[in-house]
Amino acid sequence: MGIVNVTPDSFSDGGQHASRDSALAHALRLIDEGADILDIGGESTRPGAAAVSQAEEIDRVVPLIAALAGRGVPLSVDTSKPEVMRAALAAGAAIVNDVYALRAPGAVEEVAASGCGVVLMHMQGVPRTMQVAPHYDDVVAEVSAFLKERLVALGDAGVTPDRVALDPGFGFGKTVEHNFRLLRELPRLGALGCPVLVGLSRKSMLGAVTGRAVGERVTASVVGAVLAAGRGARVLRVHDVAATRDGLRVWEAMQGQGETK
Ligand code: 9MG
Repeated sequence: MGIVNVTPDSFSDGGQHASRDSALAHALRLIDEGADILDIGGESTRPGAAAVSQAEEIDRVVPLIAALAGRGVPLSVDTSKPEVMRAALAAGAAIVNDVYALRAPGAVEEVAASGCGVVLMHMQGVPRTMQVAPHYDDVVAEVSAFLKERLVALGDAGVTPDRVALDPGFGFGKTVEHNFRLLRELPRLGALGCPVLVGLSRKSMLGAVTGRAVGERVTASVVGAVLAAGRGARVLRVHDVAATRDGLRVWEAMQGQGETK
């Protein structure tokens, strides 16, 4: 899953894909590099990022989704706002990726009313303050219980688990230790019966162990993606699609699943 941010304040794009044209060019490059899904977002979830109105978010993501629809790559919309979900789905998105796991009033109903796929992510707190002393007694058990509870809530609304991917939410209200424990014990989330999606790309947990700035974390991101795949992750949300595919090819060859060029 290639990341396309249409946000001037995106933490890793530094605003370079803020305009529609450059976002479109970036998206097309990710398709060329082999992205299987594009995740399009109009509001940054980085701590301290400016809030974006519903109208502004729609204005950022819908034209891009419309321009990319029909190019053979499923589109995901990264949003928590039901109205943005509705507009994005109408424009051609097939998946809702919600870091709030559809907890906004009306979000579950919006997804239930369509046949779309959904990514439910765990987050402790809210983006502005989530990294201020996050605490868990047992991070894996608590993340797992939360995701299970959200799966049940969706099931009650008629959204069956075959439409859902689950995501531990690396960096969302977690210390470096919490993040690496979740990565180590990822198979426990797979036991919930849905595909697991992992987003580690360029995150601060990688900076914490490598000492590298955000723009220098490609190698660490690829290693993280491969480690996650080895622990059962089925979808990898990444900035660096070509590099990640190379890493996965090596891992697949080792597994005896790869193709030789
Ligand atoms: C929008 N966004 C930023 N980080 C993310 C992550 O790790 N997972 C998902 N599903 N979305 C994310």
